[in-house]
Amino acid sequence: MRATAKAHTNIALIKYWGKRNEELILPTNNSLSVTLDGFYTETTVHFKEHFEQDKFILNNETISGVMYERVTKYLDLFREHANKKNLYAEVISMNKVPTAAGFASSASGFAALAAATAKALELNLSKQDLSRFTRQGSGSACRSVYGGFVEWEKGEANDGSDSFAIQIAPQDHWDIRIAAVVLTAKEKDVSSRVGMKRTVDTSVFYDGWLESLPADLHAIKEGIKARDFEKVGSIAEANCLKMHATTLGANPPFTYWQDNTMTVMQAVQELRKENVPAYFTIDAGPNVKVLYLPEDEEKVLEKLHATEEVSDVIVSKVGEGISYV
Ligand code: FM0
Repeated sequence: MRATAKAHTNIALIKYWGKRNEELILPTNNSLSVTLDGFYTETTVHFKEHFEQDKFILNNETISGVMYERVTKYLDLFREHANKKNLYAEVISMNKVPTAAGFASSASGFAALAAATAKALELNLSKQDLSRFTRQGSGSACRSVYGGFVEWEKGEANDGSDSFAIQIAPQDHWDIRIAAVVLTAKEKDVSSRVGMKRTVDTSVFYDGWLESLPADLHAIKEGIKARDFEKVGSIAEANCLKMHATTLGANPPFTYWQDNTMTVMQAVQELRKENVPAYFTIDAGPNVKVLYLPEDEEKVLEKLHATEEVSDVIVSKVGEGISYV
């Protein structure tokens, strides 16, 4: 009753930003991401007959408190499904997501945890079922079940049965690069969970965001299929700006940007003026991710490293989905 799984993190090109059901983690909109090869979590789940409670070890540290509760509550979903209510596990997780890189590790974390747990319990889940389970740990994690380019179908059903990720194009479809630009952090974050809820509940811009999404999704999928980098990059950048605009219309208003976030955004726009196709996207934090093509790597990295307050740049290729170790 033991299994090890590895999952990569992903970055959304069309953002998931809002839930219609918080308990089941059902989103208000479809989102689309690319899985990254540079950042992953490897997790071993070992169910032991004599255990009286779960144990969670992350990066060699025993975890208690809120993070432990979230994991053990998540394992309950699997226990219920397997009809093994009193079976507890030791969970050992290693995050190869440089915490400073501004990538939330929850996507790779919950995807690896779901896969290892299902395998340890011999549940024989399809990838679709696995994606549904993963979604209930953290929404964006359901996209990390697959490699390459992935869409999370929001679904319509109240029970979440039709809300899961599907692969749009495999890892080897298109070699694009993603640079994570690490900035000197200045302020404390509003978590994505809290930020998206406040936005859904109060933002005067939220309806406009939702209305704009079907067209973005349709066009970006065409662009990915045709490997049209400027189309994909410009849609992703605009989608990111719209998502962040919704936070300014919330009550109380907030933003994830710092002054150095804008400095990097401007550096990327300058690259385009210099005829280097590069585009940015930003999640619920100040750090910026830059999309570019392999042939432009030197110019992009040179520009980013020369930008003030950039403390590190970590390059990633398109990554694979869940694997078992
Ligand atoms: O990844 O409340 O998955 O589509 O990263 O755990 O379901 O941490 F920019 C924000 C991720 C949101 C966009 O939210 O939330 C994206 C975001 P949970 P997540």
